[in-house]
Amino acid sequence: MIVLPARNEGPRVGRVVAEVRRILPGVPVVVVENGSVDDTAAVAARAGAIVLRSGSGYARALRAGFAYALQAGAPWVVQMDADEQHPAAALPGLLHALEDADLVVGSRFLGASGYRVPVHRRTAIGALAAWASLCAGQRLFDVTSGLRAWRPEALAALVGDYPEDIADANLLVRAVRRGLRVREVAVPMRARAGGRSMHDGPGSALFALRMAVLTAREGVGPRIVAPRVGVGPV
Ligand SMILES: Nc1nc2c(ncn2[C@@H]2O[C@H](COP(=O)(O)OP(=O)(O)O)[C@@H](O)[C@H]2O)c(=O)[nH]1
Ligand SMILES: [Mg+2]
Repeated sequence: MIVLPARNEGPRVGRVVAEVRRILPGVPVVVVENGSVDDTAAVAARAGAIVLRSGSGYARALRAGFAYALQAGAPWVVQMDADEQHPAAALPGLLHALEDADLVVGSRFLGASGYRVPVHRRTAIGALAAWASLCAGQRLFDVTSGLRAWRPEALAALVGDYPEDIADANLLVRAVRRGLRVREVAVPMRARAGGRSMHDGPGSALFALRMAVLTAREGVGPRIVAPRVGVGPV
């Protein structure tokens, strides 16, 4: 199942849903909307998505989508942006990588993804990745990527106490520390196709600081070297 959190993505979400349905016919696409002042929900529904409403914010939207997918018994769950940043063509590769992982992250910073970010943002993301790697005890490259493929068992293991407000580098560190096999694969990504990023504006420095603290918290305590949660093909 594909989960697309979306706020004010009316001009983009229809194309994203259509592209995913073309690449993976028959796979349910769930758009989780809240806080939009445009026609995001209506456009998504017209494109063939199941539309859910959630409490406010990105992390709550994800939680609601994950809970829905787990209840529906989805064999795998992919979260991706509804802003055309993440190419649906990358989905088969992510799912293939999930065959020997519990969580696969689509990475902008592995290989030649062609992704361009302003230097200050690149520096902040790089510093956060280095910090998260230290906290996790595993080298992580793209800790803020919103493109992630999950085994349902891995989601179920984390979703009960899934962070309420932000779910970013901190969640990756939690996954590693709990013994989940976290892999990254290079994915070519674009800039969002329009609209505004939730990380634009003066709040982003505060966000990065807060994320660094939350990530450090996940790194405290013993690391569980547990057996993997999933068995067999996805
Ligand atoms: N439902 C919901 N979706 C959100 C919210 N904030 C961001 N999103 C969506 O989450 C995805 C990631 O947000 P985005 O602004 O692209 O973050 P960035 O890729 O890190 O710049 C996009 O599809 C957004 O529309 C929110 O408050 N509620
Ligand atoms: Mg985005």
